[in-house]
Amino acid sequence: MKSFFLIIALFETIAVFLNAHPPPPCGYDWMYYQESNKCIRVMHSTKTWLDANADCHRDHGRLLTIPDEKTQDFLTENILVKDHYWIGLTDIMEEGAFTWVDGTHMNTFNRWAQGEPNIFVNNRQFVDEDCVHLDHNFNWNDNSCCGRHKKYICEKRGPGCNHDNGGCQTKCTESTDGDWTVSCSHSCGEGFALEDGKCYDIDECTNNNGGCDQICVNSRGSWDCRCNPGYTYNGTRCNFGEDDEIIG
Ligand SMILES: [Ca+2]
Ligand SMILES: [Ca+2]
Ligand SMILES: [Ca+2]
Repeated sequence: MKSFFLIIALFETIAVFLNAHPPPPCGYDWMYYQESNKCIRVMHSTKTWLDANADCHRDHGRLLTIPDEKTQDFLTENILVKDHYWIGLTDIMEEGAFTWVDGTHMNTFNRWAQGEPNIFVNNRQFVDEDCVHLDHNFNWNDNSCCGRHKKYICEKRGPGCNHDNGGCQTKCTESTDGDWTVSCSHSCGEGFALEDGKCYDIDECTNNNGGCDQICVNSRGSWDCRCNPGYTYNGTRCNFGEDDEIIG
């Protein structure tokens, strides 16, 4: 009997621990960059660029895209082991036209290392460099897609509105196209008022008793009309007879 209570106590301890330490939003080994709703994972095995991208696809992801400075800053702050890492940028389709693996073209933001991108010359032979990696300073360098094996960084879609309401104080909406970001509504929906970026329940009962004949009961996002004992609500007012009823 004593051991039975010990086992119960052990399970309770585990439950308390799991409540206090919920799993990370993207699961273990992944970082969450909530700004773009993407999960990011540094992979420490070395592969060619093509094999690395294929490996990210197995996790329903792709090689990392860095569309802006904020994403670049997130990497420099959070990737502790400086190394060469493949990222999802390539001009393999058209020389000089660098494209991210999500199909977008490299925009004005870039972080090329000095003298990059370039064409490497070895013994008067031009060596094609079409795939991009981060260097030890997190700057970008194009290199041989298949001739080099490097570590790499994968990204996949994050939990969106399912984690912390997507960081929204108002209603959170996930985009349905290829974009992974979430958007926060500029209004709060019926029954709520927006104040200082937060949604507050409107207490309808403070205005004309919520239009109720007898009793008004406020609730989150709504309110109820009720009748005193012995009265019945007929849709507009309380009539004497029968029991208390509730409408929403
Ligand atoms: Ca090239
Ligand atoms: Ca280069
Ligand atoms: Ca209300």
